Amino acid sequence: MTTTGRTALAVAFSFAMTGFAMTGMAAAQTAWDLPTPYPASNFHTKNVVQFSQDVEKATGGSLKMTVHPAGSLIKHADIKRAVRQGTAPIGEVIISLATNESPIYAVDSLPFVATSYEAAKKLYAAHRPALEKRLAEEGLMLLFSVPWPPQGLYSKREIKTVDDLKGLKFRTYNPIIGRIAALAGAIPTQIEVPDLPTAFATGRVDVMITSASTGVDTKAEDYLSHYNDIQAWLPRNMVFVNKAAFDKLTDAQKKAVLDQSKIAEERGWKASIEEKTIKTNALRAAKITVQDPSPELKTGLSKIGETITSEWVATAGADGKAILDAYRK
Ligand code: PCA
Repeated sequence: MTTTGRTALAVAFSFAMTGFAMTGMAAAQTAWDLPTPYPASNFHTKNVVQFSQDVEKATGGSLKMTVHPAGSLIKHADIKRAVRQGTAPIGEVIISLATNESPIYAVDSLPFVATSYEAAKKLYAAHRPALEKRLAEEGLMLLFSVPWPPQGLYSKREIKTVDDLKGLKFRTYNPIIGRIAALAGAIPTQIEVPDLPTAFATGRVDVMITSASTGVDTKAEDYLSHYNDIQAWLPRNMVFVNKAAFDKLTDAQKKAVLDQSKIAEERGWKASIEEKTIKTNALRAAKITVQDPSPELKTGLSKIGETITSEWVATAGADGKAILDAYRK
């Protein structure tokens, strides 16, 4: 090697070292925006924030996520597409919002199929493989999934039978609830949580099915008086990632994301169980009448649930039936 050659090599080496040092400080840091649909105060959002902080810590600050709550960065209806397209590498949605894309996304929201945490856990175990498969077809990967507390019926007066729902404007957050409303002779309107207070205040809706959590988050006592604890289903959110973005992470970063996802899922289920009692009591404290459904209401809603479940089985085919069979085993 000539002297010039050696010098050139030394220069190249020193460049490489500078590059390396810079990467170590800044360039190796991956920053992910994480859009979510629900308010910052909600237990799901808090869990996701904790997840992001834990991942940051576990990766020595090399993977940093910024959680954007309440649809502030991307609206709920657009989050899944944004993650698919990579506009946002990671996000959170309620799974059943995507029911029209595939019946696989509706499993956890079938009325009166799984109405307790224990049942919801079993249903999740039966659902997860098909859910992951479907997400993979879209270039997506499931990280973790946490249920909302059981879904109850909110109204402005006592609802004693399904007939009492006739003609009312029924707020929905997925197509399955739209079907419940239609079967009850009510008028479905899709509205996201951040828009609920205005929708009720301006008379765009009269009734809704949601959790005690969302009732408290949206100050239901300002526009509603009754909460019927029908425990219809426990819908799940999912935190999911663009697979190509995940694949770009280092092995250590991948491991941190997967480990913390597992922890976040366990923490989320626990928080949801606690949330159910805390927020139902908070509704009572806010002077909302919390009641159990009358036998007539129960029977009427169960019939609607059976219709919807058989309709679902018809569209979901063998894959759908296999999930319910595995769940009921
Ligand atoms: N709250 C969310 C989804 C389910 C729930 O309990 C909502 O009302 O949109």
